[in-house]
Amino acid sequence: MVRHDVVVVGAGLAGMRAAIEASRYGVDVGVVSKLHPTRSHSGAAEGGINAALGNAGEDSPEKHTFFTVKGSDYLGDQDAIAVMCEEGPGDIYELEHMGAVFSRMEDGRIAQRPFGAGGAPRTAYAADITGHVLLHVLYEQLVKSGVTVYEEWFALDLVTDGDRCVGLTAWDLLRGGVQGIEAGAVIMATGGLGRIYRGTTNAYACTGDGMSMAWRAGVPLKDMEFMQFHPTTLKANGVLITEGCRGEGGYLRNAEGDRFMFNYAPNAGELASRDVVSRSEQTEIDEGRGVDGCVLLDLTHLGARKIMTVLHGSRELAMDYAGVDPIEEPIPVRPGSHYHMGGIDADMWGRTVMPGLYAAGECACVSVHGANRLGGNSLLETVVFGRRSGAAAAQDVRGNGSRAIFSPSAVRVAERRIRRLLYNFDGVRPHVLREQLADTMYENAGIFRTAERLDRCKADVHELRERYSDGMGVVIQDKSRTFNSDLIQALELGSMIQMADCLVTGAVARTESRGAHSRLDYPERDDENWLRHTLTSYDDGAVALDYKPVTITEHQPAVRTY
Ligand code: MEZ
Repeated sequence: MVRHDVVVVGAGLAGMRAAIEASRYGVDVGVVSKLHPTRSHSGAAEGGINAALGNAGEDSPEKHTFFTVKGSDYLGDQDAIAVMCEEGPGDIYELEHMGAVFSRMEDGRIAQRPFGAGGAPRTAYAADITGHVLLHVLYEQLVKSGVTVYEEWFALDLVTDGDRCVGLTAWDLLRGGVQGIEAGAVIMATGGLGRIYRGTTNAYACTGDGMSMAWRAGVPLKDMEFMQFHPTTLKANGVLITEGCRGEGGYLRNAEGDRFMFNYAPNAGELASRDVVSRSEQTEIDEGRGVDGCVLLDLTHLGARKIMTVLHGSRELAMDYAGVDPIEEPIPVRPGSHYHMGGIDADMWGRTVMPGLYAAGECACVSVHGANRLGGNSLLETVVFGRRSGAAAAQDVRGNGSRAIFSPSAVRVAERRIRRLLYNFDGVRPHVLREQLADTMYENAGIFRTAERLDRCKADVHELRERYSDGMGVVIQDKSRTFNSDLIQALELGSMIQMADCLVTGAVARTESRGAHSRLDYPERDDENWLRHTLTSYDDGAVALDYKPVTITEHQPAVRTY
């Protein structure tokens, strides 16, 4: 059993930023992560981080706010968006002072490139490996701060005392065994769930574990039906080719060589919002103007020098995984699931409805992305709301004198669960169900949705839930306790099925098209009935739906065109 004042679950950008901030308040902080911190999925973010620095063109936090609200298809909470956009520049300069090597303009200021639907060149970058650079910088700071890191500990369940969160249980992968982690406050920063889809940009680890822990503990999840498809991913494996390629002037072409985006977004073209570009690409492909299930990302006119300096990572990925050198020929790309706008319902300080439980980053829904996130806003969200939740949790612990009780029985319950899983000899290997889940999500809850497809998806997810049968439907062949990745796959699968259920249940109910949720049977946005957030709660293993209002301050919903 270990104990800390604040425990952060997850060590990507949001988690590390939260831990660093909490430690600045003089409280004792621990971080639990199923991966070594620098292997977190934040490292896969490539093209940059948004902030209205105004270095490459006229910009302001107000402009950033407006374009984020518009990009969200008016589902984002405007007060939270304004906070993110106002505080963003300060967080970028802080990252720079910590040691982040941003790419530079001729005059030495931080370089910024345009990203889709942003309204200004606002995306600061370190070539096309921005997430990787920031992850390493924050890891240095984490080490420096003296925070204790429990890496390769897989979080199992939250532990509560009455209505307060008092810690969690986790499986220690290296040594084998359940650990109890008592905490004055817990911050969930466990990332997204992209792996519930086939062909995603997301790492194998993005399985929605933290969201499902919160959900099972009775904390509602918000806007789960909104899944973003990134327009440029590689056909073979979904690896991301950054939006920065289009920001630097890359073109999208169909089989006939046409720059088709201007037929869909006459003003923005390739730099329309991601939902619009992904739908346009899919339409080209579905109507027979694609190239082997893809469209073409053409960078050849940018020249070798530019590609080698600011897009070298994308070039390497294209060469390694598609056998294409973008200096010479276009890269075949297709839309792939990339970012989940929904998550644990949290306020601007990361607070959830459960006292002592906070959430930040992709596993949280604050909500600053609404129905469609702007590229470059996710890295910003991690540092702004990571910092805020770290501060709030630390202050909460300092002010909360009465100690809630972490019952040791929670550890025994978790041990029993693991033993049952390990010594079950009936069923299929976890990957069998995992692949079936990813297939049905991709086929039936993808870019274009209908009631028929979503109902089919929901039925498939429920059938998978029955077959998984709380883990009794899967066989773990590796019976050892140390570094048992088979066991982790089985545990992750439980979370994935639950989160898929929340996503598809919200999607079936939302009979309109808004942002990334595009219903062919309800093609219009319906503000009268659906300008509201979806809440999905745990109801004895099933999903219960509820709704709550969107915060609108300055920008009244308007028709969204690009
Ligand atoms: O915010 C993102 O998703 C991002 C920076 C992705 C990219 O295309 O590089």
